[in-house]
Amino acid sequence: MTYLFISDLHLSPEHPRLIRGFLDLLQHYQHKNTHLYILGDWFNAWIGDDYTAPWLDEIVEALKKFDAAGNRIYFQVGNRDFALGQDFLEQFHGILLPEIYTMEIAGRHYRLEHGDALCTDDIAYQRFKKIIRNPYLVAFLKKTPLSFRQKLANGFRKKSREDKHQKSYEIMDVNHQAVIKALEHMDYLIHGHTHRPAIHHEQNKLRIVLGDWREQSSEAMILEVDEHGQQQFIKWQIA
Ligand code: LP5
Ligand code: MN
Repeated sequence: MTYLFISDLHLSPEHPRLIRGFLDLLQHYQHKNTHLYILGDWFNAWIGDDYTAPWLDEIVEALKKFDAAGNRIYFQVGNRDFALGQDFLEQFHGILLPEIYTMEIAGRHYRLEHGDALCTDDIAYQRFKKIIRNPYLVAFLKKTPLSFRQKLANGFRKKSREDKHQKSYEIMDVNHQAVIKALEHMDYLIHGHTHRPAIHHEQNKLRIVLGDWREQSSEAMILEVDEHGQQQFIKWQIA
């Protein structure tokens, strides 16, 4: 049995190489009785489960195969794909996990989350998040035409890129207090979002930050844990 943790793939039709990298990953782990945990920002901008496209069909087909081979797929939302829900996941028996999820492997306690909630110093983002995640607003937006949602997502992405240039490195990192709190009663915290892959020792615990997948890089950091709790922080090669 293999527990596999990945995040921040940012899949989109603009980057077929990343899609290929993900399909390769599914193939590689297909016969390892894998429990795949995707910790958010799987997609670059998810505008709703009613969105369909050939590039996405290919991914869904591969996920169906992965599922049929006896593996499992778990998903937590990220800040770019918070609108992804059980309807999409249902196609391959995927499971939507809560934004904070705790689990046990070999008697050790793991906490999984995307990581954006730990960035409490990024006030502008946290304010934006509060608005955009309002369930009434999300329900309303889901009823608007896909073309409108696409424009909105493009606008948010553009504004986000611009704003990030104005923010310091520290502001966009996790807040130490938030990390300490998240690690309470836990042995391990696994998250992504910051695009700063690393293993941090916090007191006698570990914070494992998964890497992002990007066009300019040929590898992404992912975490493999076996049923005995043996961890391997792996450079996944994106061909
Ligand atoms: O994602 P990343 O790494 O670039 O930056 C994040 C934070 N940004 C975001 C925004 C997302 O990138 C875009 C979300 C697209 C989702 C699609 C929604 C579709 C709607 C349909 C639903 C049914 O999360 C960024 C953080 C950074 O992480 C580091 O933590 O700093 O935060 C921001 O950039 C937020 C800004 O500071 C404030 C944004 C105000 C937006 C105002 C909108 C104006 C534009 C409207 C155009 C139509
Ligand atoms: Mn993110």
